Amino acid sequence: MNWEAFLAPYVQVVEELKVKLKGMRAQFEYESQHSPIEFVTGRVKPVPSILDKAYQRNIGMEKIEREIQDIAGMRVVCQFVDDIYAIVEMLRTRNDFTIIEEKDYIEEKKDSGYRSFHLIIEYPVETIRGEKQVVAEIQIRTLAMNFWATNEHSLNYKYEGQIPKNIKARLKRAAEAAFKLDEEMSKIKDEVQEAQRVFHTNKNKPIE
Ligand code: 0O2
Ligand code: 0O2
Repeated sequence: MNWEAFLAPYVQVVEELKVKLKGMRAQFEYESQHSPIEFVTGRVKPVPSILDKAYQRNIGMEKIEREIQDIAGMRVVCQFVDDIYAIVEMLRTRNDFTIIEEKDYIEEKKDSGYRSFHLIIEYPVETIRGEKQVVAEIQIRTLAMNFWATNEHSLNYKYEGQIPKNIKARLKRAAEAAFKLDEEMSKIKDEVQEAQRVFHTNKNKPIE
């Protein structure tokens, strides 16, 4: 398997989507509006992780492209839960890619306690042999959800997917606490945004 050649279109997709999603953030800033996007990251799944996932799910090499949907992975992190749905709505209206699946793990959290909104998209990239539809995943989550997921991911890695029961229970409680934080912040969202607008305006004032 020539991994470099196989992954090239995915690298292209991640780079293009980074530009586009960061561009949305910049546009909100130019217009001095609250940006529903706090930050954007993207990565191409490392080859050992692709192989692990294929092995664990019994996916043959010929099916990797279709069945491993997060080889190209984008992450959009927001301040508030409402921002997530605002971004989803904006992405639904775009015509530079097609959404093939939506997974709302906020309404229906995963057993682990994981919350996020996932979009699986088909993104056309131009290659020297013409257009190629590449499957990519966009995860949209709040800062609190991201904090939880990052820590849980580290523990999963440490325990090779077998997190001890007592730690799992703690993680579930932590997930609920993170969600409570999101709910509380939503209630004072207008206050926070007003403060951020004032701060942003002052920051951009020319020094006299
Ligand atoms: P800025 O405006 O300087 O913060 P890149 O290729 O570097 O553009 P990549 O490879 O996705 O993008 O980089 P990375 O390191 O994964 O992080 C992407 C952006 O997210 C970086 O900003 C980080 O500063 C930002 N980031 C990561 N974690 C956090 C976080 O917890 N809070 C906040 N606010 N930002 C975070 P940029 O793109 O360099 O731009
Ligand atoms: P990585 O790169 O290590 O993050 P499905 O067949 O739909 O059940 P699938 O195809 O894996 O499962 O899709 P899913 O579960 O919708 O989303 C996959 C990605 O979401 C994962 O990628 C994680 O990034 C994230 N995710 C899903 N569940 C959890 C969770 O319980 N904890 C954390 N921290 N992240 C989660 P990978 O493959 O794990 O790769």
